[in-house]
Amino acid sequence: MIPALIPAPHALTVHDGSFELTADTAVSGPECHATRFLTALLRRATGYAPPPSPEGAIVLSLDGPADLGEEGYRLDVSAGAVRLRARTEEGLFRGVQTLRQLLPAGIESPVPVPGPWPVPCVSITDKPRFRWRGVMLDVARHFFDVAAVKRFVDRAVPYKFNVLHLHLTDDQGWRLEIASHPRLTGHGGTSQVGEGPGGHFSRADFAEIVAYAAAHHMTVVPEIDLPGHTQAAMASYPHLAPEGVTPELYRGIDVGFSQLAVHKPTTYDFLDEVFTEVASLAPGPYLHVGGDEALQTTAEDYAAFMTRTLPLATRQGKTVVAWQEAAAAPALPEGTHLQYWRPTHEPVPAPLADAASRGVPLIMSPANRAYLDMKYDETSELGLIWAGALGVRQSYEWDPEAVVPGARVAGVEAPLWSETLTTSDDIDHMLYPRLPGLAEVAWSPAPKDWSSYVPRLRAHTLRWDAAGITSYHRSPELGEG
Ligand code: TNX
Repeated sequence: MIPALIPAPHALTVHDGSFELTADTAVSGPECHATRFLTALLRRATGYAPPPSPEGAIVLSLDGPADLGEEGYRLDVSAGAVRLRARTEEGLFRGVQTLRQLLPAGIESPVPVPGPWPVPCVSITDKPRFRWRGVMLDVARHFFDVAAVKRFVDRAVPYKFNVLHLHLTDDQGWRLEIASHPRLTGHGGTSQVGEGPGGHFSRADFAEIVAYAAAHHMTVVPEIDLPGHTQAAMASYPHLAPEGVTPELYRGIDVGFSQLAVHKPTTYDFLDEVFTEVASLAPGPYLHVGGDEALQTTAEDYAAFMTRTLPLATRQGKTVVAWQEAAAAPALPEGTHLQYWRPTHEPVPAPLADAASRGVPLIMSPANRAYLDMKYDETSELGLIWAGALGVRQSYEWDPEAVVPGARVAGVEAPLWSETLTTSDDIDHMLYPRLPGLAEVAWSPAPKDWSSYVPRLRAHTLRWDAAGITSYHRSPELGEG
């Protein structure tokens, strides 16, 4: 029996027999997130609480072979011991997620459940295909609080995602407190799609999210979407609006109608102050400046805007990330990543093809493969369908390196836009069962084989059941038991 691992590891050998986790099975490892995470996970579901022992039967160590790279690991399970080795704490953390999936589904239970707790004997050598494996949550269209964001992280962790992109600002709301501009959230954070009260993250809230993500080896990429998608900012400060008059807060779901005052010098003072605070709140290397759907901005203005704005981000020591439209900027700072989002059946726009040919790294999020806000099919109650329905198989069976031939692909990201989503159960419904497939696209070696994937995915539904995830989509594509 081949264990149902998602994403599939680089190399897996299954041996006879199994290791049995018991009340005496101690874990030992370096003082790090991976060791703590594993210890807590085992204790939560099994109720066993053996004292930590330097010679535990489960041993994590940082002496993995050099070719494992930053996130790779080697996992050897024999009847007598579990040995997990990596080069880095991050590698150990990814390996812990594999060990987690080798245990019975009950290991996902939030309360102790009866064993037994066998782990099949295996030898696994694993490392990711792509370094950027992201999930994105839109907290602007509907606000999701700290607890909801943590739960979102929890959903991504077992599948080895390492980037948490937060879409923090849009027409419908500005969600991150900026001390120098309190009205951004004080006023611009009080709306959202529909009737709700909106909301925002205080600086302390955001720090809590960053720390939680870091404890799960995920990097937070904050997005301030510019120069379109900015109604909430303009509604808060009139000088940001081209006419100098504050517009109304916006509660609809249209896109492409707003634009900052791109000609006023004060706009760039504002952006400099915002970036300074965002950069200090999100310690990761990236700052996402949006750049999508600036439909009110002429090509000339857009180019000039990016020419002034991108250096404000790099001045903070950050690597710029922007949606694919920013390929039209005359000069992209060294290291800039562009995020591809248009459907794969559209021709690659010339400026993007050009940027790719110059080696600009791309993050692949084509809407007809990776947009988790798309409906599963016409009958889905939640979601949008502008890029077509997105079934489980369609989000799984694609090659990120085939979308823009010859491009340097940094990785894959699954965005979840929230025009139609209001609760964490709504989020779960859109994530599962598509998210694991995108994890496999991002982590596992190509090519993808649906027929070997679908039984593994089916097995994972038992894990979601055990975890108490009730709202995942019961897709007919997974077939019967
Ligand atoms: C396009 S993707 C958008 C978002 C919407 C999304 C809905 C992108 C860069 N812009 O503003 O929320 O479609 O699917």
